[in-house]
Amino acid sequence: MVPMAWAICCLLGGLLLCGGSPSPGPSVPRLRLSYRDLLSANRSAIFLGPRGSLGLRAMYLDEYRDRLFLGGRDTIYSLRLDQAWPDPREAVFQVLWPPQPGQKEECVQKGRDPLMECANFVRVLQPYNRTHLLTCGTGAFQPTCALMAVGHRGEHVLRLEPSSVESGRGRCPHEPSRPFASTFVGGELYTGLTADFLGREAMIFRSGGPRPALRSDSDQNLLHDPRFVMAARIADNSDQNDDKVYFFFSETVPSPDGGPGHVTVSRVGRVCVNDAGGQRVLVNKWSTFLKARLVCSVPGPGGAETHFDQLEDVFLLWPKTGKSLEVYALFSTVSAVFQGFAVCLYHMADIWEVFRGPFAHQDGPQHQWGPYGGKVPFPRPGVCPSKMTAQPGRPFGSTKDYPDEVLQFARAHPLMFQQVRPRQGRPVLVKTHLAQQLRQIVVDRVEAEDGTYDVIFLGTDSGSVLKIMALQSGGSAEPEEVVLEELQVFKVPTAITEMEISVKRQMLYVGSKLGVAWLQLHQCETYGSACAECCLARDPYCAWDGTSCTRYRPGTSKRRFRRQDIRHGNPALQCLGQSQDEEAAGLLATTTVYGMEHNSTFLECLPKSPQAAVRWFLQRPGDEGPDQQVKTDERVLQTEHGLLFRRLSRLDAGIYTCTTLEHGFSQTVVRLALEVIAATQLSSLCPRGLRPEERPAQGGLASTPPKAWYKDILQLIGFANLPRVDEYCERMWCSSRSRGKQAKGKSWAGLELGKKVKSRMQAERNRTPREVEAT
Ligand SMILES: *[C@@H]1O[C@H](CO)[C@@H](O)[C@H](O)[C@H]1NC(C)=O
Ligand SMILES: *[C@@H]1O[C@H](CO)[C@@H](O)[C@H](O)[C@H]1NC(C)=O
Ligand SMILES: CC(=O)N[C@H]1CO[C@H](CO)[C@@H](O)[C@@H]1O
Repeated sequence: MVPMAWAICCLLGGLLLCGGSPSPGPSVPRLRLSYRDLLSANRSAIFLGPRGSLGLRAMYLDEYRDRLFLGGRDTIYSLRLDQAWPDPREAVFQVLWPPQPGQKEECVQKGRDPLMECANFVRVLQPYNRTHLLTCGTGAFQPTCALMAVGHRGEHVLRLEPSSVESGRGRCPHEPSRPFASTFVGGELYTGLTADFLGREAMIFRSGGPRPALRSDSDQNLLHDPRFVMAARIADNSDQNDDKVYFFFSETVPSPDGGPGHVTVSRVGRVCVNDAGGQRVLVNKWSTFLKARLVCSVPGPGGAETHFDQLEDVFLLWPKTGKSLEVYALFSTVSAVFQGFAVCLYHMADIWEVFRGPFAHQDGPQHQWGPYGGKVPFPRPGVCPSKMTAQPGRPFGSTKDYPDEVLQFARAHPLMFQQVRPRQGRPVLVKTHLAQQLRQIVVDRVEAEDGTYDVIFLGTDSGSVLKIMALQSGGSAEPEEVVLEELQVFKVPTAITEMEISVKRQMLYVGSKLGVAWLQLHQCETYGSACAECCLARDPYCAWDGTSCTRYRPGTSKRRFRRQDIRHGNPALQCLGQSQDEEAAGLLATTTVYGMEHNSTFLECLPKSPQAAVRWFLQRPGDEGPDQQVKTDERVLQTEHGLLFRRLSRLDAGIYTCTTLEHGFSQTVVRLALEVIAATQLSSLCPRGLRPEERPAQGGLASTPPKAWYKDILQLIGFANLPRVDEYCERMWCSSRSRGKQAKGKSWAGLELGKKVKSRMQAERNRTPREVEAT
């Protein structure tokens, strides 16, 4: 570690104060990596397209073809997953797909924004068959669909089939940004959207196959201003006839207790894949649609609950065989006063349970909702025609066979009475007082040495990704939040709108309107080169293998050498006898630094993690007993990057130790012996011509201080430090020069510095003394 005491001399004029010592909270990430950090470490790469912005609206990760398909503005892109991205010639295919001639003009005439709305924003990219994708775009407010040839696996094809272009009404919204969800099942596209030009006609729509299109019954107002988030086919059991498509969305509904006003609630809704509508009632309308409320709230004292009602995103965690599907959902608050986010976890089995329960019933618009207590007709509304409904003598092979009574009931009772509650009855994660908003969620279930952990990746509206764990300790206690990393993926703040994970490639694909990035899920060496650092990181992807922090792979042979402790992050236990740590702890060399009496001096200490609490200790010459913690005041300040003496006193001399305390583990980062050169000593040693205030303004002639100057100082402090003294003198000399330049500025004025100082110190450190002279 290079002591910074002298470098800082050069910065005096611009140096400002950071304020008190850092006090890390639980939401501080262990590691914070900038856009530059990520690029330079090959942790991520970005594709922004030839124009610097894709206008991205859809993303489809195709692991079968090893491709990432992107739907942008008037363009579809295909990126190869197995090649470096920044090379546009090799890796990118693109197909232009602008609106049909005349559509753009028509769109502008209707009063839409020519730039932001009157283009073809591609919003649907779904696998159609083994050689084609189904793709739909807004078509300048005239939704259009087409098939896109992408070839068999291994072929590199991207071609729009001109003969397949057709209207996309009901399959794609008119607007580029309105919430929308779609999924392609058995040759048909299921969409949740508003299907008209004005964006008022909300529906769930199915089309594209040989069957007649099916839509929501608009008479009954089954959907209230919905914001669709996601759609997916989920098999409820082994009977394929019972498969359903589930929709996750928020609605703004009339106040449920019959009072005035509206409230936002989140929903899970579903329809049967084999729904064919009714014969006399609900013709070409859904006959199996049901919905239930998804609750995500924090229980408070006296039954008061804090609700997170606006659904932002959903991630389905598909099980290894035999287990129930798990649903991770990200919510935000609707309140104007309190902004917060929560992640709730639901088991599919709990959702099924609610759909098997009582229907919600209301005697009239002004009445309270209650459970329907009367007789429910057979087949039970919402049940798919399947083994369940096919009883002897009553062959309900299609919803068209369902009695009118059943369809009437379904139409009048689309809502379940019970609500879907999260696992543990509370969120796994709550984030308030965040600088950013959370938009996207992806979860990876990771096997570690001491158990299985869900690593949650959250995409923010400022272009960053948070990597977080919520550790469930036994009992009903709140989960412990461990923020592993904060990764600034995009250079400029931009909301993350798409996020896909490839567990096979250990990659996250992150999209914003600007472009798309890949991001490695982990890069263990970033945590440091010591066992303790690896252990403190508590990253389930990483373990100490005896020599470095590397990717943890469960079940490999060198098991007993691996050190990992996700639950407790206790390096004292894990890293006992690991050589590098002994070095870090005890055998750390002491570096001598020099400061000038009455001048300012800076002792640098940069802990690896912002989570660590930094403390400075001092042992004065001749002191016995334990080191004393350094007392800070307006003369001695503890900043984010070290200890700053604004005016050094002779009594400040001594050995300074900077330690970090993290998770009960204390580590010494630097040990510096500060020697104070008395003002009188220096003035007698320094030749008159070289005193800063008397030096010529241009300073050219004095660029090499006379040797005699050194010799006396060397005698003063011993020969061992020759190179350092050399440097000190150069720096000191330079410092007075730059100080001269900066004297006009306000020196100690502003108090908001932090990063500015750090980067200047970094720059300063990288310059050689020669360069310093040259300036
Ligand atoms: C980053 O990746 C590129 C291409 O994959 C490779 O050429 C380069 O050496 C890598 N750089 C580092 C620092 O690993
Ligand atoms: C996929 O569908 C297209 C359009 O109908 C058709 O031309 C193509 O042959 C199909 N591919 C396969 C593998 O069936
Ligand atoms: C800012 C400051 O106090 N500078 C002092 C540094 O030390 C020299 C030599 O003692 C003084 O002349 C400066 O005033």
